[in-house]
Amino acid sequence: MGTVEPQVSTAQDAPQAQSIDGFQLVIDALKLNGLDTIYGLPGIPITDLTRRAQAEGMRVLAFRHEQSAGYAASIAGFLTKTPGICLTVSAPGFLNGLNALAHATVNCFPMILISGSSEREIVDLQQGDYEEMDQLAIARPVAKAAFRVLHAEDIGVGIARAIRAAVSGRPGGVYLDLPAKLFAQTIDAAAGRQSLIKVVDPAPKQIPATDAVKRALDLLKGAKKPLIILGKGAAYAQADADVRTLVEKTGIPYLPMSMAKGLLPDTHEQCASAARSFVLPAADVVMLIGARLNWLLSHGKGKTWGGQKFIQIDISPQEADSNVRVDAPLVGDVGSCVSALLAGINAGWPKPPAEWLAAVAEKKKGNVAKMTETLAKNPTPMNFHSALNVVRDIVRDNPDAMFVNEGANALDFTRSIVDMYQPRKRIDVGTWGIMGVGMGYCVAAAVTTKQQVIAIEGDSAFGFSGMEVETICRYDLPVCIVVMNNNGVYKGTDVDPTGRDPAPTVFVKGARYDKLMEAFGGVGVNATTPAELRKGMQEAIRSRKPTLINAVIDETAGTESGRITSLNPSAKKK
Ligand code: ADP
Ligand code: TPW
Ligand code: MG
Repeated sequence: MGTVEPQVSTAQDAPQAQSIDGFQLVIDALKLNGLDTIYGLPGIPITDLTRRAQAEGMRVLAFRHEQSAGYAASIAGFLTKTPGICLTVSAPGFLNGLNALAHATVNCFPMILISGSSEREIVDLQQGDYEEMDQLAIARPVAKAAFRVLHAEDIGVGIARAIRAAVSGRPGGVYLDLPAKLFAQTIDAAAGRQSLIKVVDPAPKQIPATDAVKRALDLLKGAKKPLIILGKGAAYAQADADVRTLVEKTGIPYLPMSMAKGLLPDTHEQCASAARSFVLPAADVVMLIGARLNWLLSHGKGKTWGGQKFIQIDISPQEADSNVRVDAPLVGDVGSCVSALLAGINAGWPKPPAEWLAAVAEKKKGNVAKMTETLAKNPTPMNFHSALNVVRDIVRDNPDAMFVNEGANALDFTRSIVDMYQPRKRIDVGTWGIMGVGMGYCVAAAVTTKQQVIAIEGDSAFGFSGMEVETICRYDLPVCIVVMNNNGVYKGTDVDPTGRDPAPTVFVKGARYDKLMEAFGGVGVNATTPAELRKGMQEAIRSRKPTLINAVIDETAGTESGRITSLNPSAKKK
């Protein structure tokens, strides 16, 4: 690709310019819609797009691998309710970004993957173009929608459609295919500007039907042992005050799903997290708010559950009955549904029966006491609990901090031990339990919120995106990564029975991940005790310097697959 002079048609001198090119139209269309950040990785044919976008004041964050850029864009979408933009080159770059596109769709995060592509005529005749691939066809099955723009005058429409598809209804990942030829196409500048669309009301409110609201209220009112489950759809909706009012006005115990933690503080007296395995089978009516009855909730059936009735608030009209009967589906956005429910909950609304609340409180008390005892221990070597006891204090003292979490034991123990206090602070492996989101999430969390970021990473999990510590150092982001180093996947103790190789689950023993951070000018800390970990985290937060703490964890402490051992076919056989 020849270099395109950035001055040719910038916004400032556009009035005199006779023509406008595809590069400029893409940038102008994004900016017109308030999309001012690109997560990507340059190369043919989008290098100049990254340069010119930066020259025009957009934030262009360049990663070391497109997968991390994609995960960053996906979580930026979750955090901001506007589509996160990931920009990649053709075939291999596109494929590297595709995992994140699928992740966005599966998790209902709005994201747009924009990839440059090769010449249509050559791709379609399979004549072997540079990085030839029919990207549109490959993206379609994992995207909520996929579009290609062939003509400069259609760029405005293409971007408008991508935005609407990403954020309206159930959000998801959208693919936008931009062939190399498009970028250098020029059209009349005035006509070009005229062709751009500022999307009006991209995610329209979806008001629930009155009879559906009444049905839900009737069911809820008659419940003897009601329970509310808050999912990441509720967190996404940003209807925080109304959700809290609903929970508090009804007095119903609630369970937050992982990324809904903090929607109400985990220390709230109605929070039933510490009594999860008691309330799920015992409740008689369960109201799901932006949470699906997928594997994370044992599909709403089996011994985890008690054959109860369900109320389900969801923006997707197809979600109800996906696993079990939903007696009162409430289709609409969480904000509209919750406020409609609140309108029907007057002063005379009955609180749940005292026996139910007492039973939940009793279970909680017992489990909290057990956990407090475990956390108070200080074993050598440090284990997950003694390390997480420190993390728990640090998060309590820094409730504004963003919190990234991935791993198996490093995920499951953290989720249950570390309380969250504010909405949308905890971002993690999501619906697929995917490894590799960590560093991309850290970058997006720091960039979109400007807050301190704390990442608790399994040593295996960290490895999937570890090279992005350079990205974190390059942009000097306030990220404190704690690698829970137990020498492997789940544990560091497996051996190859033949004695030839290391076992598939183990890594180099005593690895020093902190030195990776030092290689790029960040701060590295090796912590073998809770006191060292505490000091390292406090210093990272004080300085806001990129920091990686290698937390040395007892390699025998974890369990296979963390809390989901039962999903493991070989473990079942044992
Ligand atoms: P979790 O993993 O926390 O249980 P899921 O990702 O399974 O959450 O479910 C989120 C649900 O929230 C999805 O079914 C999605 O359609 C829904 N959702 C997303 N955004 C909204 C919104 N603004 N209003 C209502 N429902 C929403
Ligand atoms: C993209 C399978 C689930 S959890 C995990 C793997 C490889 C790593 C667990 O080890 P870690 O945590 O992070 O050291 P800990 O504390 O238990 O030792 N590839 C992808 N996603 C998933 N989920 C896997 C593989 C997996
Ligand atoms: Mg590990």
